[in-house]
Amino acid sequence: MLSQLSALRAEALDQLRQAANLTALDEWHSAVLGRKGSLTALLGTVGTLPREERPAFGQAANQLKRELETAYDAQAIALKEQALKQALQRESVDVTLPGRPGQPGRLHLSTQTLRDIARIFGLMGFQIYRAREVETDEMNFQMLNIPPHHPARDMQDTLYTTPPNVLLRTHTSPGQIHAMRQYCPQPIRVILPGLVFRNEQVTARSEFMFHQVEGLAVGKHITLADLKGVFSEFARMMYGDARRVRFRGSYFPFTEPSIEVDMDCMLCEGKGCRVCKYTGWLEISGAGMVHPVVLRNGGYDPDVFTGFAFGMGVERPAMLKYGIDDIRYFFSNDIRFLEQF
Ligand code: FA5
Repeated sequence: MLSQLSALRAEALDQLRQAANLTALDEWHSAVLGRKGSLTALLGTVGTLPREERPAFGQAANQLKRELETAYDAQAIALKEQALKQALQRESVDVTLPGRPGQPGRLHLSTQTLRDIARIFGLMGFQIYRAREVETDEMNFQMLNIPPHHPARDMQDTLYTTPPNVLLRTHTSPGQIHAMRQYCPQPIRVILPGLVFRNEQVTARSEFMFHQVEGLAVGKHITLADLKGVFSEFARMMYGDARRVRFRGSYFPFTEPSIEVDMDCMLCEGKGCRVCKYTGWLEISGAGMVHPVVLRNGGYDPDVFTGFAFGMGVERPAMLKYGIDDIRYFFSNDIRFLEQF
């Protein structure tokens, strides 16, 4: 019987050394020390021995049990340490690698340009007036002296939300009527920035959605000279001290007289280049004296009040300033474009 014990010992210790992971170790434990394990089975046979051999066998078997349990515990600790070491190696972090820089957010170029424009007009006493993007046909056209079937409507093919009367504004000019009706009979000096929408072919120069900044001044002694002064100052502050502006006759149904404001080309200093189509001048805004009919629609008596208005794009001037050759970059959400500004 004692020789059986020593054979079991040799075999069990050998198998224990071969248990390469915790699962194998568990299996070894139930095969040797478990309720149906080999040592437990051998202990169960003690009753079959002659009485005088029993104490020596029992003692030897219990000693072996303790020895195997100690060996099992040591092997379990070793295997756990090994597993932990492997996990640490797998998940190790190389603290000497350079960090990955965070990507801070920034303002969109249109927003930056809008803020530049608002800041400059703010210094000249203009407040910001926010008007709605969804308009009625009456406000977008009729109140601005553009009756149904007027040929000027062809300039701005329209996107309707509920045809035929509710639409996405095609310009910021309907805001003039809202501002006048709110402030009348006070004098007004506001700019109206925002998105406008036109159902037109998208090209490198034209988007179907873009920003405009409308300007409106109404008072008792406002003349075209005020408009000229405001624009000369605006061009100088926005594009540099050396800028000059000029005015050309034009036509808008809601202004009389109507003008187009040009600025000498900042890229060629007025000498003529591809951007200014070799004229030396760049168009920056439509403008004019508010038409008497429009003043009356806003609640003002055109015999007492006069006013000037202007409407300029935001993306096109930004394209000129930063040398961007395609307006479609603005709203295509390409991070490589956006992070340059
Ligand atoms: C108007 O929209 C008039 N409401 C401006 C106005 C206001 C005149 C008040 C007189 C008094 P126009 O259609 O030209 O005018 O547009 C004004 C500016 O918007 C243009 O100079 C241009 O910078 C910009 N713009 C026009 N169409 C587009 C387009 N498709 N894509 C990008 N910018 C555009």
